[in-house]
Formats: sequence, C-alpha cells, structure tokens
Amino acid sequence: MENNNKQRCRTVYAFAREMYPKTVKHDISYGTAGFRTRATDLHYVMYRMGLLAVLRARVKKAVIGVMITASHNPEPDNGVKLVDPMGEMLEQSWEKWATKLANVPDDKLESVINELIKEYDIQNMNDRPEILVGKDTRPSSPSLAKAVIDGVLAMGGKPIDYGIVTTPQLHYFVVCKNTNKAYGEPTEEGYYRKLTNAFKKVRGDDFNNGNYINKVLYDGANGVGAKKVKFLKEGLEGSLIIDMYNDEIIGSGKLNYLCGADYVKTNQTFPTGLPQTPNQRCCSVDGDADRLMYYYLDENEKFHMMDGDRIATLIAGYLKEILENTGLKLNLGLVQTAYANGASTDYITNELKVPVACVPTGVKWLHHKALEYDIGVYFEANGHGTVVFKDEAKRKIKSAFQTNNLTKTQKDATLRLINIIDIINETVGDAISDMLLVETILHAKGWDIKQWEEAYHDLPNRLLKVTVQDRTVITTTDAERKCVTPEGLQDEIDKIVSKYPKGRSFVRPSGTEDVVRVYAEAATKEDCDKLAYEVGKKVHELAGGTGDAPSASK
Ligand code: G16
Repeated sequence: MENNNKQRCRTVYAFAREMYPKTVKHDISYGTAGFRTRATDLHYVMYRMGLLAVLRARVKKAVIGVMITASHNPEPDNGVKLVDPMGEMLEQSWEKWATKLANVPDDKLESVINELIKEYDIQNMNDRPEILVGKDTRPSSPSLAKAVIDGVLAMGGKPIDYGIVTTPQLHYFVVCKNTNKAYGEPTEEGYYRKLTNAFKKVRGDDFNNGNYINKVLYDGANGVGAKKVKFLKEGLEGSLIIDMYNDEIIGSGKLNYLCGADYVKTNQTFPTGLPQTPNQRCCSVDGDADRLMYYYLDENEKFHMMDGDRIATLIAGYLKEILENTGLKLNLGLVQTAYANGASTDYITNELKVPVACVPTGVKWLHHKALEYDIGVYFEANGHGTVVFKDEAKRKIKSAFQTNNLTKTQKDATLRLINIIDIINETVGDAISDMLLVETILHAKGWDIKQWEEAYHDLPNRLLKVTVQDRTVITTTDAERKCVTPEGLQDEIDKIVSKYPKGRSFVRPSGTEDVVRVYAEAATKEDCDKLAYEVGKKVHELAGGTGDAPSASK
C-alpha cells in the first residue's frame, strides 16, 4: 500500500512540474463559487483540482463533479468548482484545502497532499473513483478540462467527460450517479426527459390558459444555455414555444456581452438581440445557465424586471396554495440574501405568511438553510435558486397519493405536487428547470407577466462595483448586512442611509470578481441612486479605492 502511494505521488508531482507548473505568484482563494480568474492563469489550478476531486471522492466514497466555468464573468475569464456527492457545493472545510493546494509552490505540492491524506486517513490509493467533468462554452474550457482530467488520471481516478453542459446539469448527473439513478438517469437525455415529461403532464392538453400564452422569448447569453435549450424544445413538443435569441456559441466573444441574466439584472435593462415586442414575456439565463431573469417592455418601452425575488415569491405563493389543497401538514420556508428587495421580504412575511430566513451570498448557504424546511424555496435576487424537498416530505406526498381517502381536490393537488417535484432540479439552482416551473405556475394561474408583477411593488434598487487595492479589507457580519472592517465604514454607511426614506445599503467583497459590491435601495429612484453613489464613494475613500471613485456622471 505504502509503495503504491509513493509511486502514485511520484507521477502526480512529475506531471505537475512538467505539464502544469505553477505560473502565478499571487494567491487565489476558493470563493463564492470556486476559483475564478483569467483563463490563462488557471491550468495548474485545474490540474490540482483534478487531484483534489479524486481525494475528496476517496474520502466520501462517492462520485464527485468538477465544473469548468466562469458563469456570468466575461469570456476571457474561467473558473472551476467542485460538486459534492448530493449536488451541494464543496463542503466548506474542504475549501481551505482547495485554496491551499492551488497556492502551494510546485516543490511543496507533495507535502500538502501528504498532509491531506494523513488528515483524512486515506488508506486506499488504488481505487478508481469516478469524477464527472463538465465545461461551459468558453474557448479556454477544453484545455482547462484536459488539465482537470490529467489531474484525475494522475491521482488514479476515472474521469468521465460530459463535455459542454450547464452547471446544473453536472450537479444533476452527480446526484443521479450517487443515488444509483433513483434521482434520474445520469445522461443529458435523462435530464431532458425527466423535466419535459413532468412539465407536459402538469400542463395537460390546453397549452394556453386565461391571459397566459405559451410563448417566451429566450436570451441564451451566447452560451451553453442557448445550446441546451435546443434539445429541451424537442422534448416540449410545442407545449411551450421558446423563441431563442443570442445563441452564438463558441468563440464569438459575445458570451454574456450586453445580454444574459447578470447583464439584465445589474443594468436593469433590456438585453441586446431580442425583438422589443410590448408586453411580451422574455427571459435571460447566464453563461452557465444557473441563473434566470424574466422581464418585459411595456407599451411605453418602459423596462420591467421579474428577478429572483419575484420568482421566489411566485413559487412560494403557489406551493403554499397547492399544499393547502392537499391537506398535508408540511412546513414551507423561503431563504433570501441581503440583496433581496425589502418589498419582497415584506410581501413574503405579511401577505404570503411564509417564514423567511436571510443568509450570506452564495448558493451553498441558501441551499443548506432551505434544507431545514420540509419544502424550502431559496433564491438570490440575481436569479439563482431552486426548491428542495426533504426526503421524508416526498415520501409523505407520495404515500398520501396512494391512499383512498382523499377528496378530488386533495388528490388533484397531490398529483400536481408530485409532478412539480420532477420539474424542479433540486440539486442546485437551474435556469432551465426554473423557467419551466415559472411557466407552469403562470399557466396554472392564467396570468400574463403584468399580473405576475402586480403582487407587490419593488423598492428602487441599485448595484455598484467599486475597485479597491485589496477587497479582503472589507469584512462583514449579520448575513453581510453589516460591515465590520475597515473600522468606521459601517458608521458612515448608517449616517448616509438615515437621510433616505426606506433607505437600506450594504457592502461586501465579491467572491467571483475583483471588486467590492454596493447594494442600495430607497423609496424613490433618485434617492436610491444618490444613496448608492454616496456609499460607493465612502467605500472608495475608506477601503483603499483605486481609479476614479464611483460617480453618477460615469
Ligand atoms: C455565483 C454564486 C452565486 C453568487 C454569485 C455572485 O454565481 O453561485 O451564489 O450570488 O456568484 O457572487 P459574488 O457577489 O460573490 O461575486 P454564478 O452564477 O456566477 O456562479
């Protein structure tokens, strides 16, 4: 055993030195969604993440996923995130190993790997755990995927290359494999079949209903979300008409450019490439299709956005209604982050009367919190989210359907719920499955997009990015709603906020871009903009800003 380990390690280090030497001096850290930086700086990181994935799989005795994507970032960036056995983001205690492994010099790689092997007492270095590898459409992704695969092979794992897939598809495959297909077939066909079959069952033969018309304009962000919807459309068999735009895929340089969910949300504007038909329901996904944003232009060309908060409230409200009809006693909760619009939180608490929790940014936090409820809905305002059901809750729903003592209303609602569970990709936020769920709910209610919007009125809000020398000087607490350092910054923010009716603002370092993010909301658009710029300037002043301070004139 000892000899085998030594031999394996020699291959690992020889490969590291010769093929994937560490080329970057500065440290990087495993952030909100893994490592993300310029693609040219990532080959050695990818190789090392291939090594780490195998060690993680040996410890967990399960299949692990590695996704190569920089999601909403510009096309020249890339990134990597590891997917844990039940589709969760990599466990936090392993993020520090990922960071350590990525930053250690080549000649110390051996000692870090030995340290990890010792800490987790990994005895058998001869088994060949499967590592599922997926990538987005970035031109840099194939060579980075090769580096991951080389790392997996060097460490003795068995790479399974899924090629170009969405991030949520890869999460889905990992869960299918680790549940011996109980969650579904670990193939793309299996994924489309599960989603579209459930969608068609719920929709029935009447594709339209009331004010709902079964057509949506879809912005594929010139990425994998465009490529994959083509297959989905076949499975939908006309039950939903998806008119696709922004589907130039590999190497066009247009990934996320003036389009995609992040562009729409951040700029609160209509993307390029879509026809501007008044009151037409439109949606955008991001570069790896895990975020979704709905929107429309009204008769006066005014832009209206239905972001993650609206999607969450639509879903939570509908699930609450169905649950009441089933007569089942299951608790339903909703999880948001500090970015959630204050009006949405009021609506959820006071109108829907669904308990709501606030956690820090990052799906890993939301997902875990949502698992505390029988049915947990979680969404970030940026459109990233899903619904999770406890296994026990799913068992209850299924066994209720088998009993003979349900009324017709209860039986219909229970069947509907069973099918809705299959439309949802519970493993992680999935723009494609979320779109099918939104369309299902709007169809059931007979609503057009304006009726959906009527539920509550968003407070005007604004996102800004501030560049600073070192964004880690900003630390936060209270689910990122309060800033701890630099000293004095929070007091200044409090003073500024107090000038604006319904004002709220917070700042936090991004985990995916080298910037500090500023969020602001207030009673009027004018106040909201002023608030955002005042806070942005303070960050620039007190947190080592570089370049020009934020200003409304730019
Ligand atoms: C990732 C995370 C999200 C997070 C977003 C922005 O999204 O998965 O949970 O909200 O980054 O994070 P930050 O503000 O820290 O940059 P994606 O879609 O880019 O993978």
